Amino acid sequence: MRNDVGGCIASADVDCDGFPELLVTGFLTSASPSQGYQLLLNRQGHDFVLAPPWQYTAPFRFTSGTFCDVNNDGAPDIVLAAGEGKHALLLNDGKGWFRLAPTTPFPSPHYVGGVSSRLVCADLDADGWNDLVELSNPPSSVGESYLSYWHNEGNGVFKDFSSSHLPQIPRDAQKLFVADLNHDGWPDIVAAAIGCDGQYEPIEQQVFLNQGDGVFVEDDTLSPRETGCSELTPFDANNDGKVDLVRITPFDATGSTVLINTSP
Ligand SMILES: [Ca+2]
Ligand SMILES: [Ca+2]
Ligand SMILES: [Ca+2]
Ligand SMILES: [Ca+2]
Repeated sequence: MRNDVGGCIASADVDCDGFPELLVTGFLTSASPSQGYQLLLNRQGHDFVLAPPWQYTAPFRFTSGTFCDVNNDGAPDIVLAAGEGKHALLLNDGKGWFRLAPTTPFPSPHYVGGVSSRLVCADLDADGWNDLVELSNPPSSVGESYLSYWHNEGNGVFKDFSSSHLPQIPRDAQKLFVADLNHDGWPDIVAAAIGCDGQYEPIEQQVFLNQGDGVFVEDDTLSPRETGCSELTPFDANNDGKVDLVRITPFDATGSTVLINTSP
């Protein structure tokens, strides 16, 4: 299958048939004929087909997105972010058909005209409603990235908790994931760089531990702060139920490194 976008993949079973669909977003070029996101329908485990545009159409071209059941009806919705700081919500009718929400339930973006690099959906405060974390960069792509924490107020409308619940320690990051790093039952946030900067200087990662109730503090004790010239991805390497990290370092003799989670 031809793919016109790439960079991020999210999965969710949008039509409740037991087989997960895929949402692919990111790295859109001006030559890309698509709108920057593609919904790939799972045909009962046999193969994937591109969903027809009218099944999930939104008004802009988008650079990042994720599945997220924002209204708690059990059907994964789609949240999309455009390169100009615009956001859109596509509501799932429960059968995998999406319609554009008439109003955008999200706060104003931190960077007006900025670029959304990553969107992650997770219930950060365990209130039963999915929240959103977004990593965005300024319009010029030069400058510090910003982490937004949008709290679902319990009605599918989101409020900006960034300044009160998530410390902003500006660094240059493009990658974001949410995982329970210290195995305390609360999802934590990791922001990191992808690849190298221009001088091949070591690039730092940021770990924000959830203190409970969705309040975060930065922590640098769980894993080495310097990730090198690398890509960082979470997975459970030794199958002990705790999230480890793999560090892929393509231009370095150390190659790939697995950082085992040794938290109690
Ligand atoms: Ca499905
Ligand atoms: Ca929903
Ligand atoms: Ca929540
Ligand atoms: Ca945790």
